[in-house]
Amino acid sequence: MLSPQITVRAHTNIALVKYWGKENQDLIIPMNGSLSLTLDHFYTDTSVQFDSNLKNDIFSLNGNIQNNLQVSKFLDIVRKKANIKLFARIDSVNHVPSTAGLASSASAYAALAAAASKAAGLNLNRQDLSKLARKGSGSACRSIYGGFVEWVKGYDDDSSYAVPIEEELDWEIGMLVAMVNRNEKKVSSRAGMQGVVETSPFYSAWVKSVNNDLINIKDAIKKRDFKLIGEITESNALRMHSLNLSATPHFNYFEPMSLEIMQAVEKIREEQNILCYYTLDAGPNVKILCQQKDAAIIKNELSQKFSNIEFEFAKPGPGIKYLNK
Ligand code: 2P0
Repeated sequence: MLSPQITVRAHTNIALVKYWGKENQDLIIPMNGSLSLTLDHFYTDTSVQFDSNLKNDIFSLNGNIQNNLQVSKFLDIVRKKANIKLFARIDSVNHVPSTAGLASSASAYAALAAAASKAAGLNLNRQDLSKLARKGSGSACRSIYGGFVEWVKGYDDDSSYAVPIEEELDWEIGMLVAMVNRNEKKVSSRAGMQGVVETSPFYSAWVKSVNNDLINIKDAIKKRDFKLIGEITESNALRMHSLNLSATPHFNYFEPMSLEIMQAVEKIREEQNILCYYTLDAGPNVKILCQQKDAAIIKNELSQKFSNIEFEFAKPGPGIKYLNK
Protein backbone atom coordinates (compact mmCIF):
# COMPACT_ATOMS: atom_id res chain seq x y z
CA MET A 1 0.00 0.00 0.00
CA LEU A 2 1.26 3.43 -0.98
CA SER A 3 0.08 6.77 0.38
CA PRO A 4 -0.01 9.76 -1.93
CA GLN A 5 3.37 11.44 -2.24
CA ILE A 6 3.05 14.96 -0.83
CA THR A 7 5.62 17.69 -1.48
CA VAL A 8 5.78 20.88 0.55
CA ARG A 9 7.97 23.99 0.38
CA ALA A 10 8.69 25.89 3.60
CA HIS A 11 10.86 28.96 3.97
CA THR A 12 13.27 29.70 6.76
CA ASN A 13 12.64 32.48 9.25
CA ILE A 14 14.89 34.78 11.25
CA ALA A 15 13.75 35.86 14.71
CA LEU A 16 13.72 39.59 15.43
CA VAL A 17 12.73 38.75 19.01
CA LYS A 18 14.42 35.46 19.87
CA TYR A 19 13.38 32.13 21.34
CA TRP A 20 16.23 31.03 23.60
CA GLY A 21 15.17 28.51 26.24
CA LYS A 22 12.56 25.85 26.89
CA GLU A 23 10.05 25.54 29.69
CA ASN A 24 9.28 21.98 28.55
CA GLN A 25 12.00 20.15 26.63
CA ASP A 26 9.87 17.21 25.43
CA LEU A 27 7.03 19.27 24.01
CA ILE A 28 9.27 22.22 23.10
CA ILE A 29 7.31 24.84 25.01
CA PRO A 30 9.46 28.00 25.09
CA MET A 31 10.24 30.21 28.07
CA ASN A 32 9.07 33.25 26.13
CA GLY A 33 7.21 34.23 22.98
CA SER A 34 9.21 35.24 19.89
CA LEU A 35 8.66 37.06 16.61
CA SER A 36 10.24 36.42 13.22
CA LEU A 37 10.37 37.39 9.58
CA THR A 38 10.02 34.57 7.04
CA LEU A 39 12.49 34.93 4.13
CA ASP A 40 11.90 34.18 0.46
CA HIS A 41 15.44 33.23 -0.47
CA PHE A 42 16.09 30.22 1.73
CA TYR A 43 13.73 27.24 1.74
CA THR A 44 13.36 23.47 1.97
CA ASP A 45 11.32 21.21 -0.34
CA THR A 46 10.28 17.93 1.25
CA SER A 47 8.36 14.97 -0.20
CA VAL A 48 6.88 12.24 1.97
CA GLN A 49 5.27 8.96 0.96
CA PHE A 50 4.27 6.13 3.30
CA ASP A 51 4.85 2.66 1.88
CA SER A 52 3.86 -0.73 3.38
CA ASN A 53 6.90 -2.32 1.68
CA LEU A 54 9.38 -0.34 3.78
CA LYS A 55 10.97 -1.84 6.91
CA ASN A 56 12.12 1.54 8.21
CA ASP A 57 12.00 5.21 7.29
CA ILE A 58 14.36 6.28 4.52
CA PHE A 59 15.41 9.90 4.67
CA SER A 60 17.49 11.55 2.00
CA LEU A 61 18.80 15.11 2.23
CA ASN A 62 20.02 16.75 -0.98
CA GLY A 63 20.13 13.28 -2.55
CA ASN A 64 22.18 11.64 0.22
CA ILE A 65 20.68 9.01 2.52
CA GLN A 66 20.92 10.11 6.15
CA ASN A 67 20.79 8.21 9.39
CA ASN A 68 18.61 10.64 11.28
CA LEU A 69 16.82 9.35 14.36
CA GLN A 70 15.19 12.71 15.02
CA VAL A 71 13.28 12.56 11.73
CA SER A 72 11.93 9.08 12.53
CA LYS A 73 11.03 10.21 16.04
CA PHE A 74 9.12 13.08 14.52
CA LEU A 75 7.34 10.75 12.08
CA ASP A 76 6.33 8.60 15.08
CA ILE A 77 4.31 11.59 16.32
CA VAL A 78 2.60 11.82 12.91
CA ARG A 79 1.98 8.03 12.77
CA LYS A 80 0.45 8.07 16.23
CA LYS A 81 -1.83 11.00 15.34
CA ALA A 82 -2.93 9.34 12.08
CA ASN A 83 -3.13 5.90 13.67
CA ILE A 84 -0.96 4.25 11.01
CA LYS A 85 2.10 2.01 11.28
CA LEU A 86 3.69 2.48 7.84
CA PHE A 87 7.22 3.71 7.30
CA ALA A 88 7.97 6.52 4.89
CA ARG A 89 10.34 7.69 2.22
CA ILE A 90 11.34 11.31 2.89
CA ASP A 91 13.23 13.32 0.27
CA SER A 92 14.36 16.74 1.33
CA VAL A 93 16.22 19.37 -0.65
CA ASN A 94 17.59 22.41 1.11
CA HIS A 95 17.71 25.52 -1.04
CA VAL A 96 20.11 27.38 1.15
CA PRO A 97 23.41 28.44 -0.42
CA SER A 98 26.06 26.02 0.81
CA THR A 99 28.04 28.89 2.29
CA ALA A 100 25.10 30.33 4.22
CA GLY A 101 25.47 28.20 7.31
CA LEU A 102 21.95 29.25 8.20
CA ALA A 103 19.98 27.02 10.50
CA SER A 104 17.65 24.98 8.32
CA SER A 105 15.71 23.18 11.04
CA ALA A 106 12.93 25.79 10.85
CA SER A 107 12.16 25.27 7.15
CA ALA A 108 12.97 21.55 7.41
CA TYR A 109 10.47 20.69 10.15
CA ALA A 110 7.78 23.04 8.80
CA ALA A 111 7.97 21.28 5.41
CA LEU A 112 8.16 17.82 7.01
CA ALA A 113 5.18 18.45 9.33
CA ALA A 114 2.99 19.58 6.44
CA ALA A 115 4.09 16.88 3.97
CA ALA A 116 4.07 13.96 6.42
CA SER A 117 0.75 14.81 8.04
CA LYS A 118 -1.02 15.14 4.69
CA ALA A 119 0.58 11.96 3.29
CA ALA A 120 -0.61 10.17 6.45
CA GLY A 121 -4.17 11.25 5.71
CA LEU A 122 -4.42 13.97 8.34
CA ASN A 123 -5.98 17.22 7.28
CA LEU A 124 -4.46 19.65 9.73
CA ASN A 125 -5.16 23.37 9.66
CA ARG A 126 -2.23 25.76 9.89
CA GLN A 127 -2.53 26.20 13.65
CA ASP A 128 -2.31 22.44 14.16
CA LEU A 129 0.56 22.23 11.66
CA SER A 130 2.37 24.89 13.66
CA LYS A 131 1.96 22.86 16.87
CA LEU A 132 3.20 19.74 15.07
CA ALA A 133 6.22 21.50 13.49
CA ARG A 134 7.11 22.94 16.91
CA LYS A 135 7.70 19.41 18.23
CA GLY A 136 10.35 18.88 15.54
CA SER A 137 12.14 22.15 16.20
CA GLY A 138 10.82 25.17 18.06
CA SER A 139 11.54 27.78 15.41
CA ALA A 140 9.80 25.59 12.77
CA CYS A 141 6.38 26.50 14.17
CA ARG A 142 6.91 30.05 12.82
CA SER A 143 7.82 28.88 9.27
CA ILE A 144 4.25 27.67 8.64
CA TYR A 145 3.40 31.33 7.96
CA GLY A 146 4.90 34.08 5.81
CA GLY A 147 5.92 37.62 6.71
CA PHE A 148 5.95 38.69 10.36
CA VAL A 149 5.03 35.79 12.64
CA GLU A 150 4.65 35.53 16.40
CA TRP A 151 5.15 32.29 18.32
CA VAL A 152 2.76 32.65 21.22
CA LYS A 153 4.48 31.02 24.17
CA GLY A 154 1.52 29.07 25.56
CA TYR A 155 1.78 26.64 28.45
CA ASP A 156 1.04 23.20 26.97
CA ASP A 157 0.99 21.28 23.69
CA ASP A 158 -2.27 22.83 22.62
CA SER A 159 -1.61 26.45 23.49
CA SER A 160 1.92 26.97 22.09
CA TYR A 161 1.85 27.84 18.37
CA ALA A 162 2.62 30.56 15.86
CA VAL A 163 0.21 33.17 14.55
CA PRO A 164 0.66 35.42 11.52
CA ILE A 165 1.08 39.11 12.37
CA GLU A 166 1.28 40.28 8.75
CA GLU A 167 1.61 37.63 6.06
CA GLU A 168 1.62 39.71 2.90
CA LEU A 169 3.90 42.65 3.45
CA ASP A 170 3.26 45.71 1.33
CA TRP A 171 6.52 46.95 2.70
CA GLU A 172 9.90 46.86 1.00
CA ILE A 173 12.17 45.47 3.65
CA GLY A 174 14.45 42.46 3.88
CA MET A 175 17.61 40.95 5.27
CA LEU A 176 21.12 41.06 3.92
CA VAL A 177 22.91 37.92 5.10
CA ALA A 178 26.69 38.05 5.58
CA MET A 179 27.97 34.49 5.20
CA VAL A 180 30.81 34.48 7.65
CA ASN A 181 31.31 30.77 8.10
CA ARG A 182 29.62 27.51 7.20
CA ASN A 183 31.34 25.31 9.74
CA GLU A 184 29.36 23.27 12.25
CA LYS A 185 28.11 25.26 15.20
CA LYS A 186 30.38 25.29 18.23
CA VAL A 187 27.40 24.60 20.52
CA SER A 188 24.03 23.34 19.22
CA SER A 189 21.05 25.64 19.80
CA ARG A 190 19.42 22.94 21.87
CA ALA A 191 22.37 22.51 24.26
CA GLY A 192 23.20 26.21 24.27
CA MET A 193 19.76 27.46 25.24
CA GLN A 194 19.37 24.81 27.93
CA GLY A 195 22.73 25.71 29.47
CA VAL A 196 21.65 29.33 29.57
CA VAL A 197 18.29 28.56 31.24
CA GLU A 198 20.05 26.52 33.91
CA THR A 199 23.01 28.75 34.67
CA SER A 200 22.75 32.35 33.46
CA PRO A 201 22.11 34.71 36.40
CA PHE A 202 20.48 37.06 33.89
CA TYR A 203 17.87 34.63 32.60
CA SER A 204 14.84 36.01 34.46
CA ALA A 205 15.73 39.54 33.33
CA TRP A 206 15.87 38.26 29.74
CA VAL A 207 12.37 36.79 29.92
CA LYS A 208 11.00 40.02 31.37
CA SER A 209 12.71 42.13 28.72
CA VAL A 210 11.46 39.91 25.86
CA ASN A 211 7.89 40.42 26.94
CA ASN A 212 8.41 44.17 26.52
CA ASP A 213 10.17 43.66 23.19
CA LEU A 214 7.18 41.71 21.89
CA ILE A 215 4.68 44.38 22.86
CA ASN A 216 6.86 47.14 21.43
CA ILE A 217 7.79 45.41 18.16
CA LYS A 218 4.17 44.51 17.37
CA ASP A 219 3.23 48.13 17.94
CA ALA A 220 6.12 49.26 15.72
CA ILE A 221 5.05 46.85 12.95
CA LYS A 222 1.52 48.22 13.11
CA LYS A 223 2.83 51.77 12.88
CA ARG A 224 5.36 50.97 10.14
CA ASP A 225 8.11 52.30 12.41
CA PHE A 226 11.11 50.60 10.79
CA LYS A 227 13.64 52.37 13.00
CA LEU A 228 12.02 51.07 16.18
CA ILE A 229 11.71 47.53 14.73
CA GLY A 230 15.43 47.63 13.95
CA GLU A 231 16.41 48.98 17.36
CA ILE A 232 14.42 46.27 19.15
CA THR A 233 15.87 43.58 16.83
CA GLU A 234 19.48 44.55 17.44
CA SER A 235 19.10 45.04 21.17
CA ASN A 236 17.22 41.74 21.58
CA ALA A 237 19.95 39.83 19.69
CA LEU A 238 22.69 41.36 21.83
CA ARG A 239 20.80 40.42 25.01
CA MET A 240 20.38 36.85 23.77
CA HIS A 241 24.08 36.57 23.05
CA SER A 242 24.98 38.10 26.41
CA LEU A 243 23.11 35.20 28.04
CA ASN A 244 25.59 32.87 26.35
CA LEU A 245 28.51 34.91 27.65
CA SER A 246 27.03 34.76 31.17
CA ALA A 247 26.37 30.99 31.23
CA THR A 248 28.53 28.39 33.00
CA PRO A 249 30.36 27.14 31.03
CA HIS A 250 30.25 30.28 28.89
CA PHE A 251 30.14 30.10 25.11
CA ASN A 252 29.49 32.37 22.17
CA TYR A 253 28.78 32.18 18.45
CA PHE A 254 30.84 35.17 17.33
CA GLU A 255 33.77 34.99 14.98
CA PRO A 256 36.09 38.02 14.89
CA MET A 257 34.57 38.77 11.47
CA SER A 258 31.05 38.79 12.94
CA LEU A 259 32.09 41.52 15.38
CA GLU A 260 33.77 43.51 12.62
CA ILE A 261 30.62 43.37 10.49
CA MET A 262 28.46 44.38 13.46
CA GLN A 263 30.66 47.43 13.98
CA ALA A 264 30.59 48.25 10.28
CA VAL A 265 26.78 48.13 10.28
CA GLU A 266 26.68 50.54 13.24
CA LYS A 267 29.08 52.82 11.40
CA ILE A 268 27.00 52.85 8.19
CA ARG A 269 23.98 53.70 10.32
CA GLU A 270 25.69 56.50 12.20
CA GLU A 271 27.72 58.05 9.41
CA GLN A 272 25.38 57.66 6.47
CA ASN A 273 22.09 57.82 8.28
CA ILE A 274 20.94 54.53 6.70
CA LEU A 275 18.57 52.43 8.77
CA CYS A 276 20.28 49.04 9.11
CA TYR A 277 20.35 46.73 12.13
CA TYR A 278 22.05 43.39 12.74
CA THR A 279 20.94 40.19 14.37
CA LEU A 280 22.76 36.85 14.91
CA ASP A 281 21.46 33.39 15.76
CA ALA A 282 23.28 30.24 16.86
CA GLY A 283 26.15 30.88 14.46
CA PRO A 284 28.53 33.59 13.25
CA ASN A 285 26.53 34.82 10.24
CA VAL A 286 25.29 38.37 10.54
CA LYS A 287 21.81 39.18 9.22
CA ILE A 288 21.19 42.82 8.50
CA LEU A 289 17.62 44.08 8.60
CA CYS A 290 17.19 46.95 6.15
CA GLN A 291 14.87 48.55 3.63
CA GLN A 292 15.10 47.24 0.06
CA LYS A 293 16.01 50.69 -1.28
CA ASP A 294 19.17 50.68 0.89
CA ALA A 295 20.24 47.05 0.37
CA ALA A 296 22.55 47.71 -2.60
CA ILE A 297 24.40 50.55 -0.86
CA ILE A 298 24.89 48.52 2.32
CA LYS A 299 26.00 45.45 0.36
CA ASN A 300 28.41 47.52 -1.68
CA GLU A 301 29.89 49.20 1.38
CA LEU A 302 30.34 45.92 3.26
CA SER A 303 31.64 44.02 0.21
CA GLN A 304 34.41 46.59 -0.15
CA LYS A 305 35.44 46.14 3.47
CA PHE A 306 34.98 42.37 3.61
CA SER A 307 35.98 41.25 0.14
CA ASN A 308 36.13 37.52 0.97
CA ILE A 309 32.59 37.37 2.37
CA GLU A 310 29.47 36.65 0.33
CA PHE A 311 26.33 38.68 0.93
CA GLU A 312 22.83 37.53 -0.09
CA PHE A 313 19.73 39.67 0.14
CA ALA A 314 16.44 38.01 1.08
CA LYS A 315 12.99 39.59 0.89
CA PRO A 316 10.07 38.60 3.11
CA GLY A 317 8.82 35.17 2.09
CA PRO A 318 5.56 33.20 2.10
CA GLY A 319 4.22 30.45 4.33
CA ILE A 320 4.16 26.75 3.44
CA LYS A 321 3.02 25.67 -0.02
CA TYR A 322 1.87 22.24 -1.22
CA LEU A 323 3.73 21.82 -4.50
CA ASN A 324 1.88 18.87 -6.05
CA LYS A 325 -1.74 19.95 -5.56
C1 2P0 B 1 15.11 31.70 17.16
N1 2P0 B 1 17.05 30.15 17.44
O1 2P0 B 1 14.19 32.28 17.75
C2 2P0 B 1 16.33 31.29 17.98
C3 2P0 B 1 17.34 32.40 18.06
C4 2P0 B 1 18.45 30.42 17.31
C5 2P0 B 1 18.69 31.72 17.98
O2 2P0 B 1 15.25 28.88 17.38
O3 2P0 B 1 15.84 22.98 20.16
O4 2P0 B 1 16.53 24.88 16.09
O5 2P0 B 1 15.00 22.54 17.85
O6 2P0 B 1 13.69 23.99 19.43
O7 2P0 B 1 14.47 26.10 16.94
C6 2P0 B 1 17.23 27.79 16.90
O8 2P0 B 1 16.81 26.76 17.69
O9 2P0 B 1 15.90 24.77 18.53
C7 2P0 B 1 16.46 28.98 17.25
P1 2P0 B 1 15.06 23.51 19.02
P2 2P0 B 1 15.83 25.59 17.19
O10 2P0 B 1 15.10 31.51 15.93
